[in-house]
Amino acid sequence: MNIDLTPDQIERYRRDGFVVLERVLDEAELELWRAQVGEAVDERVTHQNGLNNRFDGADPFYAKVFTQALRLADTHAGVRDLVVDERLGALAGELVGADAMRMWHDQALVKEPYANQTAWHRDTPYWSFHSPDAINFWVALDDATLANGCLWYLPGTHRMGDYRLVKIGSNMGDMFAEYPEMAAIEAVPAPCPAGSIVVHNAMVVHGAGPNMTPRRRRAMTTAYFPDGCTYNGRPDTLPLAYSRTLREGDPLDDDRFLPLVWSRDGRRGVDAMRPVAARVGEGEATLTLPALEALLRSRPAPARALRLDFGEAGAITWGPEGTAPAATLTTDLLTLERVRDGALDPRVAYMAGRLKVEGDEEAVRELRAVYA
Ligand SMILES: O=C(O)CCC(=O)C(=O)O
Repeated sequence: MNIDLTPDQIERYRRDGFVVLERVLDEAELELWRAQVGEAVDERVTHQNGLNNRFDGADPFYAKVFTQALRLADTHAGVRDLVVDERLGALAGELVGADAMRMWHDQALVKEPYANQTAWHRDTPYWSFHSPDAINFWVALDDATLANGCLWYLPGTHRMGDYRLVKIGSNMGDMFAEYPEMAAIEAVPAPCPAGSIVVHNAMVVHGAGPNMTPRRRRAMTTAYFPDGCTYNGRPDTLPLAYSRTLREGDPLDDDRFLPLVWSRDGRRGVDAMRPVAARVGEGEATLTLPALEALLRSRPAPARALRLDFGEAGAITWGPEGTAPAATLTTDLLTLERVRDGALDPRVAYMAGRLKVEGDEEAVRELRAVYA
């Protein structure tokens, strides 16, 4: 990994709000990133689970902006190891000028052939904290070109405006309705070869062109934020197991969900984030609740809400999108008997007497029909 920053790169990042770091990954590293991310995306997009946009029937335009697969590190150990790499955390800290950086989340963004453009937006307003120093790493897994939808920036806009959310909609110019003063800024493209990292301040206004080629444009992104930020009341993509426990103003410092990736004094918190190992076969498995939640979400959800109760270990609610949480979790750690085909098999847990299912009769019957 070639990540020696020059003073000029740091200065451009701070002035423009973005910088392109070319060919950070060598050929072998690039192949590893492609393989791990590819596998994790395939696992994530099989069902509606709230962590991908393949089933967003209500917003057909957004579904064609890119294939979006979120929080891969929660459930894929290979991806977790890549995105919590201390060297990336140190790079983020150096650019931002912070003493410690946590990971916010990761997401793969694949512009499929002839995908729509990504409209102007900024990232931080979507997220669960306010900070002028959150940073996003966009790792190009393919060459990103003007033709296939490389990133574009409005330089300097990270220092303008506030945390009002302008969503990625179908109109490129929605941002200018909110911020007319940005409309005269000349946009700058950021094409780069595969293996490069385009780094941006998560407040800078950015977008991407459509993919005007019959090939995919794959990117893997990870966002980091300075340690010390507090919850702003917006759950966004935080696992329910965590967001449910938070009140506005609480510190966002739980390593199980937002691992400390780098600190100047050598502290790290990445071991607390323990994704389920993919393809472990039969045997013992220890799962964190977010990993369990993601696994359950990746299975067809029952039509009605069920509460899965693991006794002292805690409980989660599983059901259709928007299901209201039924309980507060008491702990994050579960030890379950078996993992089958790389995924938790709730039937095994049920038979082992560890899983108590609560719901109305019809909902319980439905669960049994799926898993008994
Ligand atoms: O890849 C894209 O099309 C957009 C990426 C983006 O907006 C981001 O990484 O913040």
